[in-house]
Amino acid sequence: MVKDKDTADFRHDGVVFLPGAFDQPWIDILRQGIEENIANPSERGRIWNKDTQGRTCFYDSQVWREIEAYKNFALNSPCAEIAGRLMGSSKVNFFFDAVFVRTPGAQFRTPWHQDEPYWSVEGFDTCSIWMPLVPVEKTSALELIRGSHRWPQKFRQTNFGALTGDERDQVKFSDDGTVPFPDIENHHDDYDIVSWDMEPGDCVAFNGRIIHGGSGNLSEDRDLKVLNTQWLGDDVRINFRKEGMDPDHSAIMTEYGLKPGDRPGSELYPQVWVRR
Ligand SMILES: O=C(O)CCC(=O)C(=O)O
Repeated sequence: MVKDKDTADFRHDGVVFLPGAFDQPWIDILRQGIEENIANPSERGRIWNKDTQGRTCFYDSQVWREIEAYKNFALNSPCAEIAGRLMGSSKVNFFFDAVFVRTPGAQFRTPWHQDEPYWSVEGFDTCSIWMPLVPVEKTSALELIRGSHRWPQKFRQTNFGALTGDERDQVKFSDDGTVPFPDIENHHDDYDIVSWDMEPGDCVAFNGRIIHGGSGNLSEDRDLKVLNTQWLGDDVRINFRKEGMDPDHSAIMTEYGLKPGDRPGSELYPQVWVRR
C-alpha cells in the first residue's frame, strides 16, 4: 500500500495523501469508537471552540487505553506499518491518539502550528495519520505547507490553552530564537499549501514538524469527525520541555520509569511494527 514514491514524497514534502488506506471494517469500528468518546470524554477532552450559534470543535487525546476501538485500531490496523514504511524506520511505537470533532457548519479553523514542539518527545522520524470518518471537502480538510518540516527557522507556536482558557492547557513558547509564524492565513498563495477532498478510508500522513492547520469552514450540512494517530520512528527520544507540553505526558512517563533521552516504550508506547 505504501509505494517507494510515497516514502520519497513523505521524506521530501513531509506529507502524503493515501487514498483508500483503510477498509470499511476499520471505518465502522472507529465510527463507533468516536461516538463513545464524544459521549464519554476523557479528563483531557475539551471544547476548543464554540461559536455564537453553538457550533463546536471538540478535542480529546490519549484515550486509546479506555476506548477499545481506538486500541484495536492502534495495535492491529495497517497504521503502524504505513508509518514505518513512510518514515523508513526499523521499528515503530504508537505515541497517542487525538480526535477533532466539528459539528455541522462549524467554521473554526485550527491555528497554524507544528506538532513536535508540543510533544514530550523529540525527533525527525514521526508520522501522524489524519483520518476523517466522514467525507470532507478539500476546503474543509487539514492544510499543510509542503516541505515546511525542513525549514530551519524555529517558530513561536500557538498556545492552544488560549483557546480554552484552561490553566492546565497553557504552554509558553518564549524560547530565544523563535519568531512568530508569518500571516499564512491571509497569504495562502505565497505558500505551497496542500489539502485533499477525502472520503472515509483515506488518510493524510505527515511529519510532526510540518506546518499545518485549517480544517473547519464546513458547510451547513457537513460535520467533521477525525481520528489522528501519532507514530514514532527510529530517532525519537523523550524530551520534557520547560515551556510546557500539550498533551503533557511527562507525569505518566515518569510514573512508568521513562526519562528524558530514553526511547519511548513500555505498555504506554507499544512497539507495534518492526521491519523484517
Ligand atoms: O483537524 C484539525 O483541525 C487539526 C489537526 C491537527 O492539527 C493535528 O492533528 O495536529
